Amino acid sequence: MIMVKVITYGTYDLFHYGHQRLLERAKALGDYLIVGVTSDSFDLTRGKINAQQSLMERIESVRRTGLADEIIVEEYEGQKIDDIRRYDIDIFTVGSDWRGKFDYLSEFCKVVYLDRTEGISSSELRAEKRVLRIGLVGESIVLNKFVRESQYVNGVKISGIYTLDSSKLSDKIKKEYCITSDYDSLLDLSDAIYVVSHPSRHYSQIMVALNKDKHVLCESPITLDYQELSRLRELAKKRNLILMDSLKTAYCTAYSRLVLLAKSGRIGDVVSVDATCTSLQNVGADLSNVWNSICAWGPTAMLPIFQMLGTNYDKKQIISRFVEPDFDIFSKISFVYPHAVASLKVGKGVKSEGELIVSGTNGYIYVPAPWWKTDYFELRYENPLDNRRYFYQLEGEGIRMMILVFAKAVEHHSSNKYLNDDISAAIVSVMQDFYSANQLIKI
Ligand code: C2G
Repeated sequence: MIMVKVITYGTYDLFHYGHQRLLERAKALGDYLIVGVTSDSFDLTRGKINAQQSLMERIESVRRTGLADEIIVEEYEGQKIDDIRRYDIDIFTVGSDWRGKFDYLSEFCKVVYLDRTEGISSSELRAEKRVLRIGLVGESIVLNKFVRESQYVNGVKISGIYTLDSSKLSDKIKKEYCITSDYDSLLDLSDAIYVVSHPSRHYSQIMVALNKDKHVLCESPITLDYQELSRLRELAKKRNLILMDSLKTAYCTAYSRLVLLAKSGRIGDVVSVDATCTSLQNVGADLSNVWNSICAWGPTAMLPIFQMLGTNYDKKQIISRFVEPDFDIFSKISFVYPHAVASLKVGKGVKSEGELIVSGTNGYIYVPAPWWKTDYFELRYENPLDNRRYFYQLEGEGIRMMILVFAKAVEHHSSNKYLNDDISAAIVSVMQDFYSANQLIKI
């Protein structure tokens, strides 16, 4: 007797009756059923960022049905063809919501679309969970991106925007969301806030929010003074609230992979980290809401330095060119560590090549501009034949992933594994030195 082999794929988040029925009918199509469960990273690249359960939990749900003879993980685009060949599949099947989408596989095996079960879906089950209402605070153009990216994250809703100047908000956002100049009323509508106001206002705004039991996601630097940061951290801890840095680069897949590769010794010992971030902006007459170079770019440029070399440097020097007492159009910082050095260049009024180079005793990592939102980097060696290129899909500049991590941190009271408090504090210490003109040279 010839054995008929069937394969089907899915995320199987919050396993439900619709999934069960699909697997039963898939199994009945043949003698041997292989179920492909999509990995988290593959789901991210196909725009599904909202799975509530981990890959292992989702695999376990499929296993418990007893219907699968074999379970595999779907990890990349194009894997279906590889699987059909590798496992010698006779029938590929999937729910009717995909009708037509997999006809191209009929070249390799029979394609069967099974009727989808009406009235139940993972999305509805997820929506039944509590929604996190995030209020936005600030005047920045970044708010538009935040609103857009939040729409991809399940379980998150924007409750409104508190702003002193709405001129940077898109017309669509002005129409769809409640814009207010009354901070308390925004807090009353929110479970959490995202702060992207001018850094000089962060401390008081966060203090008020924490005292009203609101979680906080704040664009780095959280404060400009180390003592103020400590006070906010203490208060958040006492009230069991999340206070998290918003630094989108920390949440980019390619960026976190390159940090791991550097730390795992792939280029030998790291001896130098050099990061440049600039964005030439017409720095107008009213600078009250404009972020200077060190605030706008400093935290991002410091991130790879502190993540790869640690926060215990021996010495540093800040050199800045000013247009107004606190407004640097360009800053360069050098850090000296016991066995390594680092440098960063940041500018709002100066343009340069926005690259990141990590030099090691065996080779170097090169990240082309703009490295802070990259999907690509290279490991380069003396012998070019040894060079390696790495590519990772980037969704929403890291903002989408950051919102997801924040929402999960609020739900599970978990610590931030992408950017720890030490780094957040080291960033604020540099800000404090800048503002108190400590180790600062003005040019
Ligand atoms: N399904 C169903 N009835 C429902 C819900 C889902 O028949 N009410 C089916 C889907 O059509 C799919 C399977 O159950 O065949 C798994 O559903 P999901 O977990 O939503 O996965 P999906 O994103 O559809 O994955 O590339 C194809 C994908 O891997 C299929």
